Amino acid sequence: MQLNIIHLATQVLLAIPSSCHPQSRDWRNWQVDATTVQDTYDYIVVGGGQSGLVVANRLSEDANASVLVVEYGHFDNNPEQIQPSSVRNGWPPQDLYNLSSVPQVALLNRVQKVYSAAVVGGGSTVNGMMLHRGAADDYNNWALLNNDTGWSFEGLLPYFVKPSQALVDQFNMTWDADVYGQGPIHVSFARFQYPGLLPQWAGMEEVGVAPQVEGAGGHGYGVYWYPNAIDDATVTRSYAVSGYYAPVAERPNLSLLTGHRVNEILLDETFRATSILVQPRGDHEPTEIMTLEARKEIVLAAGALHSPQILQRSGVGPSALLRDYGIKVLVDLPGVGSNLQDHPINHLTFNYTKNLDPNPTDMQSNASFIEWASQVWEESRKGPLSTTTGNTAAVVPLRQVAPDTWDDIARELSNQNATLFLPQSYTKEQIAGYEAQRLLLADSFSRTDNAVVEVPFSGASSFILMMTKEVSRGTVLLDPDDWYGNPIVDYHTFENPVDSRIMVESFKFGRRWHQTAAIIQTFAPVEDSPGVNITSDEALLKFVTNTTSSSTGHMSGTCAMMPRHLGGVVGPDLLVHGITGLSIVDASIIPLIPGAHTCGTVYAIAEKAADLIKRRHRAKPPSPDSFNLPLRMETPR
Ligand SMILES: Cc1cc2nc3c(=O)[nH]c(=O)nc-3n(C[C@H](O)[C@H](O)[C@H](O)COP(=O)(O)OP(=O)(O)OC[C@H]3O[C@@H](n4cnc5c(N)ncnc54)[C@H](O)[C@@H]3O)c2cc1C
Ligand SMILES: *[C@@H]1O[C@H](CO)[C@@H](O)[C@H](O)[C@H]1NC(C)=O
Ligand SMILES: *[C@@H]1O[C@H](CO)[C@@H](O)[C@H](O)[C@H]1NC(C)=O
Ligand SMILES: *[C@@H]1O[C@H](CO)[C@@H](O)[C@H](O)[C@H]1NC(C)=O
Ligand SMILES: *[C@@H]1O[C@H](CO)[C@@H](O)[C@H](O)[C@H]1NC(C)=O
Ligand SMILES: *[C@@H]1O[C@H](CO)[C@@H](O)[C@H](O)[C@H]1NC(C)=O
Ligand SMILES: *[C@@H]1O[C@H](CO)[C@@H](O)[C@H](O)[C@H]1NC(C)=O
Ligand SMILES: *[C@@H]1O[C@H](CO)[C@@H](O)[C@H](O)[C@H]1NC(C)=O
Ligand SMILES: *[C@@H]1O[C@H](CO)[C@@H](O)[C@H](O)[C@H]1NC(C)=O
Ligand SMILES: *[C@@H]1O[C@H](CO)[C@@H](O)[C@H](O)[C@H]1NC(C)=O
Ligand SMILES: CC(=O)N[C@H]1CO[C@H](CO)[C@@H](O)[C@@H]1O
Repeated sequence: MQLNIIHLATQVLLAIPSSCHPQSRDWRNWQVDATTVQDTYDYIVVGGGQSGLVVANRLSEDANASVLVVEYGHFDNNPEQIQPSSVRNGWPPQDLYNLSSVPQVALLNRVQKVYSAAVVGGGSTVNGMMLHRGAADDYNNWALLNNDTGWSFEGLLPYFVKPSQALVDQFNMTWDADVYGQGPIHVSFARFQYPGLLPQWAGMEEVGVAPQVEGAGGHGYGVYWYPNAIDDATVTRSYAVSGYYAPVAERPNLSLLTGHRVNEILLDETFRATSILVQPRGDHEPTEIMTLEARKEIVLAAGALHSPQILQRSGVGPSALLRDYGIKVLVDLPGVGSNLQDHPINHLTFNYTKNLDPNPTDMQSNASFIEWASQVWEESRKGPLSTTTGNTAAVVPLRQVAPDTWDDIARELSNQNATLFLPQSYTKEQIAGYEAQRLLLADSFSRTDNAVVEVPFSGASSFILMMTKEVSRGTVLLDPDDWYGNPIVDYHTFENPVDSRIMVESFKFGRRWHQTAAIIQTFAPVEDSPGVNITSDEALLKFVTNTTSSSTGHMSGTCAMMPRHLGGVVGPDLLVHGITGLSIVDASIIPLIPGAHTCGTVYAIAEKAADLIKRRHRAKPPSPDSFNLPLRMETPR
């Protein structure tokens, strides 16, 4: 019912732009503040980011359950933030935490940016709106690590809107409607594409990358069309605020408290999570602390940067570290804050000395084209300004990235003593967990239906090379001098040499792609960076060490869903090991990062989490109305 209402609301948006859009609503009517927040709720969701809003929406579908969401950030009501162009304007600093990693020893001690949202809607409010999924094999590995087929690829399905037929024909767009549903997040293809993507696609096929009709149906490898999280009716960002919060903000049993930080979670003597300590954002030291109680469950959705930090402050984490910090250890869980994975990224840039008309450089330097672009955008919300970063990508298996050496690389990963490359803090259990992951990754490396590097393209001459399966592992640990400030992030990027080796091979792959007939004939490319003089593996290794970035903003894995004896933090029920009444539902539970930008996967995790939570708190005994067979009295035992 709610979904139909938001659908209608967005249909009329073109005519009445300012009245019903999320960005123009005054949320204060439905928010609570420090004076109106109640002491007790059935559910408390910690973090009103992407996953937190999904879970809050689903849990408050039960009008008999009260739900409180506590979010550190505020609403971003800037209308620009929901336009496709927000992606090209850079990430909005006012919506992000401001921190950097420690110097990365395997990256010439370069400090790396940490991207993490601090705003209602979280990452979905700030991100690049690329919405796709990893290969089925990625998720099947989660199921194997947890011995639970419930976490295989089956059942993780978001949503889709059909693009215009003219573009479909011109660009041979393909998708499989069966792998999308009718949910609250709209995804669509941009209403404008540059013709240069066609020879780039042809070049991918020439260099051996198999085309896929659809990536999201488990075929997240090969070259394929991927949609954006954009509502085609309004050509605006479709995100957790518009999809999951706006339609239900008025529910009397759903409360949102923004601008507040959750400091700790309190456990009782039976290790049941009972309450949270909360204070207004801003003050570093704990002041004006409120204690808010949850009757049924506390749901941690503070993201991969902060969920481990909150647990560590609460005495749940690696005991050696907590003792060092003078924190009373309540539950020894060494994996809290370990297993950090992201997608390391680098750039390959060419000068296309020939080009098709139009091409993306026209948007930088062709005055008449720029004028035309703003005109069609104003008139019909079409044209180049309706695009984000494109809709086509190659997600390339190691066999195609490195045809001559892929088996040697897979063997190096299988045969190495990987412990040498792990953070020194890793315990026996964590090493066992990593070994289980390593077996699965070595298998994924040798498969044709899983990938190691993503290369999005859209007709432009500069490309990101995004590594989808780093084998190094990082950490997120409480700052001993500032528990309530930013945590200390160490990606440990490239500390396992298999990673830098794959990045080097990715550059060689990008060059081979640019030596295909399709690309040479159309673009006559000359390499700008790394540059034609950097050719040997040694020179490329030096280059990638000096230029790779640790993060694409896809921080994952820091409270991994794995068994406790493998250093995991939550089980397949998403409950924290050793504690009752406390679950985690955000990107931190991802055991192995999938080969896709993480937004789509986070929606699926959060939807599944809401189901699991609802199921375990279903009123007992079930109401007789839910049976359509005659009741039968059991003999009491
Ligand atoms: C800059 C950027 C660009 C990205 N681009 C893409 C993309 O194009 N495509 C894609 O698929 N993915 C992208 N991602 C990744 C994707 O958006 C994230 O993986 C996803 O949104 C994470 O969701 P989450 O619920 O785990 O965490 P978040 O959405 O980050 O939510 C966590 C929330 O918890 C709040 N919080 C933290 N600590 C506390 C506390 N102590 N008390 C109260 N609240 C707290 C935070 O303020 C935040 O709002 C991007 C991410 C970033 C940061
Ligand atoms: C609603 O909650 C109350 C108190 O928790 C309970 O007694 C009642 O049975 C619930 N009603 C429904 C319809 O679940
Ligand atoms: C990060 O810095 C920006 C200013 O550049 C500020 O607006 C924002 O509030 C800061 N983020 C946090 C979480 O403090
Ligand atoms: C995996 O799950 C099955 C079915 O739940 C169970 O029988 C089996 O013992 C489990 N195996 C392991 C290794 O935990
Ligand atoms: C369109 O794509 C499909 C699937 O990749 C392919 O089989 C077909 O040959 C393509 N057609 C054109 C005209 O490029
Ligand atoms: C690209 O190459 C052309 C032709 O060689 C040259 O004129 C132009 O300056 C180059 N552009 C850049 C940005 O290097
Ligand atoms: C500018 O764009 C127009 C419209 O696409 C095109 O006809 C023209 O050739 C372009 N000019 C240059 C200098 O590329
Ligand atoms: C691997 O390295 C670790 C750490 O140096 C060492 O303790 C272990 O014995 C090594 N294992 C093997 C099989 O060599
Ligand atoms: C590459 O090296 C050659 C010879 O050493 C030199 O002449 C040329 O300028 C270099 N080119 C670039 C782009 O650095
Ligand atoms: C690293 O790159 C910078 C430019 O980005 C350059 O100035 C520096 O010389 C490079 N260092 C090494 C060791 O290659
Ligand atoms: C527990 C709680 O707050 N329940 C409220 C949820 O919303 C309904 C109306 O939709 C109210 O009747 C309940 O009191």
